[in-house]
Amino acid sequence: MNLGNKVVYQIYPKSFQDTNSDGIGDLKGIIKHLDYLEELGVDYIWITPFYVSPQNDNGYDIADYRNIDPMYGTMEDFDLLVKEAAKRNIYLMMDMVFNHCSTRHEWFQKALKGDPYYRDFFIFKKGKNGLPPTNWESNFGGDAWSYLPETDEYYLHLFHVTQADLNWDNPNVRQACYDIVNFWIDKGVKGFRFDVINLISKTGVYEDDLTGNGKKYYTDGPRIHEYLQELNRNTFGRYDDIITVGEMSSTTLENSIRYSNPASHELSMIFSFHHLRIDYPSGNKWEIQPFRFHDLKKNLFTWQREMEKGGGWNALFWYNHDQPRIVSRIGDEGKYRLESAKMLATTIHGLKGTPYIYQGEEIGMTNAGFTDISQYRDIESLNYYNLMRRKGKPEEEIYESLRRKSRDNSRTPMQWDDSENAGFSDVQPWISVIPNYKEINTLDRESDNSIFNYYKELIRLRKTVPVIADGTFEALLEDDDRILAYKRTNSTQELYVFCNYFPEEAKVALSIPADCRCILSNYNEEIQPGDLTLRPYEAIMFLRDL
Ligand code: ISL
Ligand code: CA
Repeated sequence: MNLGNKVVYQIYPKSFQDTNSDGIGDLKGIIKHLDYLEELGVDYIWITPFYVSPQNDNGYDIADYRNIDPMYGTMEDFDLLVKEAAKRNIYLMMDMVFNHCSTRHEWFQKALKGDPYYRDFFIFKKGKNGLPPTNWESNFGGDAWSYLPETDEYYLHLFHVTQADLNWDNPNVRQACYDIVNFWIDKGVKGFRFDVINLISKTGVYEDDLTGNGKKYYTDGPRIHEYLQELNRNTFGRYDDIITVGEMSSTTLENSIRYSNPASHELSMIFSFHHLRIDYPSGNKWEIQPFRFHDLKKNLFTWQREMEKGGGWNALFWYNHDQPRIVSRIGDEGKYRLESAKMLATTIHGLKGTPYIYQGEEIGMTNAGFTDISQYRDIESLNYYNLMRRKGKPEEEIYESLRRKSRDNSRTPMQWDDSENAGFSDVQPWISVIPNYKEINTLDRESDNSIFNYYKELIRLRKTVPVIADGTFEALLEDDDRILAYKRTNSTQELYVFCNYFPEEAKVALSIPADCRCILSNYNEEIQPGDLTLRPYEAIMFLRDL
């Protein structure tokens, strides 16, 4: 399959479209907007978890992997969604959360009752002198272990206390997961996104991490490649029309290549997050630091170059449901919202890999702008608030971090139109709508100049200009302080991409061949390839036939 000309659209169902007036998005709401997605031109929709779940982590805490949470609809709705999407050449990518399951899942419930078969599904350990087995921290803050007085033991949870880690070294756990994947393949699903999948192989060493938070004892663990190959062999590897993407938390380049090189028979591609560490180099996401442009270029370019060299494949993205909106983060959500949103889109959509668009990105949605803790819903944000309050951090500083970094920034309702609640729901939504929906909404696509139409054009170009799908990558102007630029080449074409990341003008210190023609400009102009000076947040793509 040619991964280079596919585009994936990510849907956070809870915030996409409500159709039964409970303030929560649902599967029928996705069906309602399939025409919209077809108009945009995407090939796959990745929908974040909508299985039965107590919703402590908005569905990433799964209690039943084979049923739809009634809040989202029914299996009939799901079947209809698959069918209606396929009519529009759109296929479903399901989110598989196999590092952990909800403590409400029957596996964990049986384990708690002492059933030995299910006890071995999880990681139970004795404490040490009244303390947890190790000093590891949960990714959401606090201990990674929770105590069970009944048996005087702890269980491991790398995320929330209600998300118990599964023991992948147990073949029964692996088989149970493969059966789930096959269940959804039989229902017509054509893609899988595997949540934090590079954390499933623990080293088996349970000791204090004296230099970190425990990550080194479970990231890219000793049997990870073996497990991914086995997963591939037993499930999607039997078909040639299924795509897969692994979310690779803190992975290395070397592993990224192995995970996604077709010769390893693991996954089609991976999400790595290094290019998003650009405003928290320390690794503590709550820290507020200026955006480091050179770090962004360095990380993006290194991954482009090295993945190409090693035969790996990148999933290209600016953000998802865990990250703030990119236009607020490194663009300009005010005066240059249109220009900067399009410029950022140009960077991603010209690169080598498979682009992902997160709902609302295609209309330039901004961060939430919440001002009170009562507006936040995300478990990680609430944890952070409570922990920092206890530590005595000034409230203003906590709020500033949340305002910039909270995962709720990208989880507010999709802004469909300028009617009440942005057309998302006719009742008060589960999380507040951003008041700017009156100006920022999908009705903008009636204007040629809209961000939506620009995304649509980027997708169309990827499907019609072969060099975008298959060209090699070469960085340009690497030391430039304002411009991100690169060149893509195949046997018949050359593509040049120039993006100015700043509100000041930037002179392009490079001349490109005179027979280049401009195929895209975020200032809507036919730009000539001569001496170039980029205007604020200007982006241009030039094409040359060889
Ligand atoms: O959100 C993060 C930090 O703010 C990330 O570190 C995130 O925890 C990490 O990318 C893993 O995310 C995935 O697994 C989590 C879930 O909460 C996220 O929504 C999901 O994308 C646990 O299942
Ligand atoms: Ca609903």
